[in-house]
Amino acid sequence: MLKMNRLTALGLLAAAILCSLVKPFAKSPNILFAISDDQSYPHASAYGCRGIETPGFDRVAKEGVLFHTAISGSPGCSPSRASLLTGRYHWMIEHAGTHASKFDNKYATFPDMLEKAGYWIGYTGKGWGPGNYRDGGFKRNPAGPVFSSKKKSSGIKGVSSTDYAANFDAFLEQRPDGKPFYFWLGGHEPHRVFEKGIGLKKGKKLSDVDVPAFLPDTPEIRGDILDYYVEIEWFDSHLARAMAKLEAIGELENTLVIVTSDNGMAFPRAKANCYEFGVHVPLAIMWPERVKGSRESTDPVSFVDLTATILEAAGVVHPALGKAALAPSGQSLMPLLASGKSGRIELTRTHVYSGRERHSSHRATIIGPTRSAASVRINIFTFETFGLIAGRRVIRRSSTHPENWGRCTVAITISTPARRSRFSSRTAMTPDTSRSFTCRSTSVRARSCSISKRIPTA
Ligand SMILES: [Ca+2]
Repeated sequence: MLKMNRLTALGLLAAAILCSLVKPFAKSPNILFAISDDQSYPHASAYGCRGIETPGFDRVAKEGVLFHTAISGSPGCSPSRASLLTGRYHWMIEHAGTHASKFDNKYATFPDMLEKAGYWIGYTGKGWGPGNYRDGGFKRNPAGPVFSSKKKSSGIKGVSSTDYAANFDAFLEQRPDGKPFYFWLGGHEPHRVFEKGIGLKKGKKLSDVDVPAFLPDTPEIRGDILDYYVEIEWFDSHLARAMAKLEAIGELENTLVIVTSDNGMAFPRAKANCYEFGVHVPLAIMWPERVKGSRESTDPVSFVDLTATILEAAGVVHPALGKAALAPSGQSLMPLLASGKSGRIELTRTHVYSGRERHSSHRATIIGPTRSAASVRINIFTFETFGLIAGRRVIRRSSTHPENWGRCTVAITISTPARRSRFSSRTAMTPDTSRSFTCRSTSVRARSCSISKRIPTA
């Protein structure tokens, strides 16, 4: 009996040691990915922005890490979301790197990878889009199976009737026992249209608005920004409800919560432009079980890094890892998140890339394909626009849609890097023939060059 007890004790001790060794990965985390539509940094109250209250985002920031230099994949919806879903830069995913195009399913998406790894997956609201994913071989939205049947009226013109939080509840109710989940909570807000005057109607004050320097500081612009704030708050209210639900069912501790936006605010010189307000987005990440909270990071991070983070947290290896043609581009943020540190945490993160192929609303006004890429250099946070690569002349343009243009002769040119303040939106689209260029290095210019080689479309 004594011998049995000793053996039992030894067995229990061995099991305890084993459990302590595997504990970090013993249970796959849930993943709640909340993404608004067209929200610029720093428009959340956690950033000290006046005139807006975002308790949902602020909670994630407080219980996790608040990022100050998160750069979206692109300043437009579909390319940015496709970059995120594939973990590849938008210029590496063909059609999906353009706005309102198609999405080829040869590029693996992280929701599909999670599903194959045993996750219960779904999305609500806006997933990947706008665009046609069926022509690329997808049978469903690349963000996952849709859960959007629950509706709720906001009473605000321009705000979606999809009750994102209620759909999250429905998704959880249908989850098979024991499965970890991934859910994409995709708000349609604060995408325009805004209800004009709703900000003032809700009691907000024009005097609370910090008007970006590139916009006229007038009462009308201030009012427009307040209306935009109201839509951000609507999205945030769903995030707060989703968090409360997770807490109530005891799942919050082991859930990786990521909150961001696909691109910047829908204002001139912001959304659809490779300037700061087009690609600099809010980001907060929490995972109570693994990540120490009350921290801030100024490290530059990009959407492709978020994909890598999700996969590492879930213990999923990208199927194309190590295969140059389809491999993911990002670097996981897990070491940064697990470090417990604040400020500049990973000094090797010195810059990030973003860029734009075309955006639908700009097609009629440009003379040829345009490209740009952005680099963020931290410490002094300068934001530089590179690239400015464009066709010297479009030989034949049968419509305003680039995919319908005839093959064009593209002269690869690149500008001297310059501060954004030296460019207006229009001049940024004009080729600057400062020097010709060859693709030999791995610098941002080379990346731009490789994009431009792909520009001519039949
Ligand atoms: Ca968007």
